[in-house]
Amino acid sequence: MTMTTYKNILTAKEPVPGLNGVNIGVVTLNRPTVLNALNHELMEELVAALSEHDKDDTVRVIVLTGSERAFAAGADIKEMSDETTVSIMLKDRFATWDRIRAIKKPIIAAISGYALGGGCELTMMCDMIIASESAQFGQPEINIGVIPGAGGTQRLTRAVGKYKAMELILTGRPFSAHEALEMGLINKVVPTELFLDEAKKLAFELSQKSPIALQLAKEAVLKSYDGTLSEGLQFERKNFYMLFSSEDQKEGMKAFIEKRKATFNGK
Ligand code: DAK
Repeated sequence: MTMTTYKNILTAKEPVPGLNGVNIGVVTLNRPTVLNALNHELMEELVAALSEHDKDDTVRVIVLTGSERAFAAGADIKEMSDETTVSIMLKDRFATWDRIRAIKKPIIAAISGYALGGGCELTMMCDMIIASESAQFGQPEINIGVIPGAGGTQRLTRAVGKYKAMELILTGRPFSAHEALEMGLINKVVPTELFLDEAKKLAFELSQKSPIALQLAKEAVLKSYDGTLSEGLQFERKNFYMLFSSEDQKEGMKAFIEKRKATFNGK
């Protein structure tokens, strides 16, 4: 199967050592000048590339990564800063994110550098997380006058519990790979030069298992917390959209673009 080429991501297949004709899929976010900020075009491409690997019978496991400096510094603030509640709801562009949940094969995140906002949420949409010791996680949306909108309030809370999630989401402070490991948010921290190799090693190990058992195991584990996750996500999205009626959202995002500190007035 020939692989499609994309503008904002790289995609490849790598043979699994010792297993003839079996591969892992590797998808790399590649918008380096903006620290892999997740604009709509990139997300569409990401979903297409993940789906392509998902449908490819030679691929058993997918690794999702970015660069050493940044996995992703969040959704593209410049793309969304002028949205209003109505425009953002009508475009419904963020619905692209939901399609990642339909990927059946295990996705291993290999994270280094910034995994902030939507970058942290995309990480949490993956099934296992290997981080470099220089990885920096965080949900800093509060600092630009909004809240996490791609599952952060739900998935982070399920992973680390109410009190830690509350602290991290309400302060927006970044946290290290070691703190993430301690909280049970990620699987392993490795020296920076090894983060991608380590994730691939895990992908090779999983590739030895029955692909159908892998898929059904993934589905069952996700089911264990899906009961009210959908409701939670819907709820979160409405609140996220609602914030685009606030002056604080305009000010927060404008201040970021103008490289100054935001002044919020609660309106
Ligand atoms: N969006 C757009 N551009 C970004 C960006 C972002 N999130 N992050 C960085 N950049 C750009 C910068 O503007 C800069 O561009 P130029 O000025 O060179 O043109 C370039 O990347 C390099 O960034 P810096 O100059 O700022 O680099 P530093 O090393 O000084 O700082 C930083 C790195 C990561 C600490 C800083 O860039 C930063 O604070 N970035 C913003 C982090 C952030 O607030 N992220 C959260 C964004 S809100 C939803 C789905 C997703 C979301 C919401 C809803 N639905 C499904 C409904 C997600 C929302 C978010 O992620």
